Amino acid sequence: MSMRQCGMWALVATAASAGMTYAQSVTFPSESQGQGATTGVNGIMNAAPNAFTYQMIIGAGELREVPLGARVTGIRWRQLADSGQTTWPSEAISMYSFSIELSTSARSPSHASLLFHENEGADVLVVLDQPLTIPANAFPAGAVAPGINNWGFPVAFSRQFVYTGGPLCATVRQSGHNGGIGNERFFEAITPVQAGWGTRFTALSGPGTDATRGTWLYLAVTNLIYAHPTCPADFNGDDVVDFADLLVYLNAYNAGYPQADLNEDGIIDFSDLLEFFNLFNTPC
Ligand SMILES: [Ca+2]
Ligand SMILES: [Ca+2]
Repeated sequence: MSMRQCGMWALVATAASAGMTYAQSVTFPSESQGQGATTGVNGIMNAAPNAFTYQMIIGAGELREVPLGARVTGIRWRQLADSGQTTWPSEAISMYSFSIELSTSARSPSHASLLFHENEGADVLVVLDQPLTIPANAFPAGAVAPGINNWGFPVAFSRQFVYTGGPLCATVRQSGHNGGIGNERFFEAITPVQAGWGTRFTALSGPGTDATRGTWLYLAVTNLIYAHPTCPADFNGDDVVDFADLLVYLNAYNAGYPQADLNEDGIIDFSDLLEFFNLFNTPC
């Protein structure tokens, strides 16, 4: 086990023993963690009557830092910098309904379908489906490019999605909010002509909350919030380590997902399988 990995598990163990959730987040595209994109997309939090369905397909490589068994608990976007947009909204506004479905994507970004359901995997889970209040000043503004605005408020899921490796499909269906036309914002986004769009990630949208088919659209720069599994080898997130976790690991191993490189030497081979059994035998 590498020093880095020792340190990581030690931190997990400390957080778990203190009864805390070790929350982290991942930004995609990865380069947008510290650098602003130049384009914006609206629609994710539009004013009524512009109900909207928006789907993102994120390649496995963008999620390499997210461990198997991570529980995805929330999502954030941020306002486009240098756009003249002010902090938003000036007072709380309400989405009539806001739903998010997460799944292991059935297709890679480069093979995504314009039919929303064809991209969703068998493990699709509705992580949120309710009216949503956007609090006053939820989305900071004021950054000047190449600076970036701080993330908007975290949209917390009511059910946690357990990540088991591979590409991710996220579908947002929103009814529109009561803030009125013009009372909406452009979130930072990547256009189809920019690097990575259509290969490392892609996005599509359609009108209304029940759209079945979309057209290609910009990818909103997105931050997913997740918690590490409480047991190192609990890769299916059910709080026990058993044969089912071995199956999740073997799936990741056979698919060549980056998370299968448990000893972090850059290759996925038999030594990682041995590492898995070490973790498997580590008490929770
Ligand atoms: Ca388990
Ligand atoms: Ca390895």
